[in-house]
Amino acid sequence: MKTKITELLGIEYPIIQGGMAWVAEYHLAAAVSEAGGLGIIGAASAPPEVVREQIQKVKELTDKPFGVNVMLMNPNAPEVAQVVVEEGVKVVTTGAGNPGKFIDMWKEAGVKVIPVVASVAMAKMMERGGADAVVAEGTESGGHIGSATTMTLVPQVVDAVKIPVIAAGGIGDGRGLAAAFMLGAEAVQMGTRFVVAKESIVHPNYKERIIKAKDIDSEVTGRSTGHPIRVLRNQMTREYLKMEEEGVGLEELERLTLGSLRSAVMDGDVVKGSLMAGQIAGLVSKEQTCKEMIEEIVAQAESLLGQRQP
Ligand code: TUI
Repeated sequence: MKTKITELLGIEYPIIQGGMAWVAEYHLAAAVSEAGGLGIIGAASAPPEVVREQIQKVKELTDKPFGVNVMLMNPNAPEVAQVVVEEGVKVVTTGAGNPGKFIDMWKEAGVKVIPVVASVAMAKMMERGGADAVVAEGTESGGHIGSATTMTLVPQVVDAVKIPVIAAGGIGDGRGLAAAFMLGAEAVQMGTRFVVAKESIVHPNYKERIIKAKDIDSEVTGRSTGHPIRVLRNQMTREYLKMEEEGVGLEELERLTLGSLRSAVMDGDVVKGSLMAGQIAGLVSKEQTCKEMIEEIVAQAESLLGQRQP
């Protein structure tokens, strides 16, 4: 399954793992890369030295390419951006902001730069700034989201830029991968399905919520604050949405979610924790190794596409 993205990144399959905060640590990243996709370390809000350790641990587990996701709302993003260069990381994805000021530095160091975007305007700006590809991420995604759907965003980004486009948001199986090719994408980025991977360190309670989730179990908090976050519904989201409706201030809302993703991932707090997941959670039904997932997805897509190249 050769595409412009498998060629650009030197990977076997056009499947990239999302840079999920707390979830995308070295075990998961190494497993996805070993299985022929592109594993990603999610730097999220981690201190630069923790990101360096994570990178070194992936290198111990695999010789295959992997990447780092730099979350641009992190005040430490400039230091993390530097660590990526010092450690000779080959691929960077970015999220939750404009990576413009880092692109030249990364390019000079030979790093492939793939910003995650949620609009055509941002995709065009990233192309002008020298990005090698973009991830067009629809609102079906988990975590911090834009407003356009994957079905509408991907073909519009494909038409607007010459660099390869990776589709994200609502993709969880071979049908999603085949559909992404039909929209003009050269690869997919998946998050939610990998949260429940055997190699994922996510607490079993959180995995179980994803595996049991139905199509409509997803909720978006923070629309009123300008930072919409997609999560699975629980006591925290009910309280949060009620407080948003009552016009409670940003500070109090932030207090409700402080540390809530960590407590969901690490402690399995599925009541008050932030269960970030995409709308495709309803389709995710079993824990498998990353290799089993990737092989199943590729086989299904190949069968649907009748072995045609995208
Ligand atoms: O980044 C994500 N998803 C994320 S980051 C994250 S960590 C977090 N936790 C709590 C609160 C806030 C963040 C959880 N999920 N996806 C990629 C993505 N990037 N989606 C949308 C965007 C985006 C948004 C605005 C990209 C660029 C952008 O530009 C704004 C600007 O600066 O002009």
